[in-house]
Amino acid sequence: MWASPYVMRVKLALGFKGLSYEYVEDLFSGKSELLLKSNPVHKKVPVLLHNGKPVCEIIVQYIDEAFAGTAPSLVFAVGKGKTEEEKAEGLKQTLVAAENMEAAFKEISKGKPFFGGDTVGYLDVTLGALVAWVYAAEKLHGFPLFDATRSPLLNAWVERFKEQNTNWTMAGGGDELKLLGMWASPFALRVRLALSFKGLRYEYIEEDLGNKSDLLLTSNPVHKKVPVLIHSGKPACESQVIVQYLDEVFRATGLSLLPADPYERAMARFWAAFIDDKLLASWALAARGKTMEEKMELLKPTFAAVETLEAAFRECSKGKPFFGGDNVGYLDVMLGGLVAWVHASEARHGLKIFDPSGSPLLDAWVERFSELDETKAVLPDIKRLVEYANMREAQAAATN
Ligand SMILES: N[C@@H](CCC(=O)N[C@@H](CS)C(=O)NCC(=O)O)C(=O)O
Repeated sequence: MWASPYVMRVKLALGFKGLSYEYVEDLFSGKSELLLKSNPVHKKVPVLLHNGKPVCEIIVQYIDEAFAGTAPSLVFAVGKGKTEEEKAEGLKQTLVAAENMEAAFKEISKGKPFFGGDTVGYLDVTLGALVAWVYAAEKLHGFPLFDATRSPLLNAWVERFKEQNTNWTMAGGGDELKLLGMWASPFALRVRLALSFKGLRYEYIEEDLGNKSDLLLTSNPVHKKVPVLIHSGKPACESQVIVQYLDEVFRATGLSLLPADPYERAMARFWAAFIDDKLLASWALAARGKTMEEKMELLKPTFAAVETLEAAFRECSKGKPFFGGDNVGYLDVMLGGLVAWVHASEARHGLKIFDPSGSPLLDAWVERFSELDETKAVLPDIKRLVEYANMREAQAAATN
């Protein structure tokens, strides 16, 4: 639709990328069949059809990723646009460097455990700063940079150095991660889940939302909300943005959350936006219902959203246990932020947001996801959450 600012965004992105496309004006005399079929969830423009597959909502990011080689790039990403040949060449040079370093170690250490001799020296510290990357490279390329046959001395040195340092393993070795959160926040929980599944170490700072810290106010001056992730001094806000950021920066660490395929990534982002805009938004409103009847009435759009999400789960998981397939992925983390509240709602009102008859797949997913060690490590205590929810509801009733 020519006047829509959302459509204009997509046209601008296609234009800047120098991509040619067929433009179809819609909504002029009602919504076309093609629109209704391509965007059955929201029935809105813009919709981008790429080789017959529709992309809705988060289109500009999809364009940038699917046409990553097409200049100019709209989103900055480290290492983007490199060909497989370039990567292979880079790796070859790195391996040559590793071999040279092995020879250097032999010469400098003179049979002792470290470059510095019996104790850690300057060169140990310099190379030690790269130890997390040695492991990252192993995960990324499938073989260790210092392996036992090619570089046996450095291979053993890595293990020895590791014992000297308790801090090295967690990527980002050298990166400092702080999370400003609030224990009951489903949004903060998403970030904690992502950090947990990625195996990243971080400092957790609990915020008193009734008396926000200066750090929160200066780190998130726009929304003044948690979660905020501070990575080496730089703040990132909004749970969806933060989880995507973590997945991009620590690509080789722990689980990769977003799918590798740009189209599947676009789908994952679409459903994440749906969870927030349709499911969570209406569920939060239902808390205002004074009686159970009022609550159930307000929950109608939530249950409709759950039904839609059940179908999305079937599509994304393809019969596997998680949205991400065999492993937990981005959408598992997005919806995972809500599982504690799902349990609390059941404990408070006997009300199942995902129930075995209406949404059996999601009901089973909640149980499966809640049982994972990485989830248990960060999930708040349900009894405490129930007390908190009761207290909030009592407060709201008193002020109305
Ligand atoms: N869209 C945000 C929502 C964050 C949010 O609503 N956080 C709440 C805690 S659950 C908050 O900080 N509220 C404080 C306030 O509104 O002043 C995200 O995804 O991170």
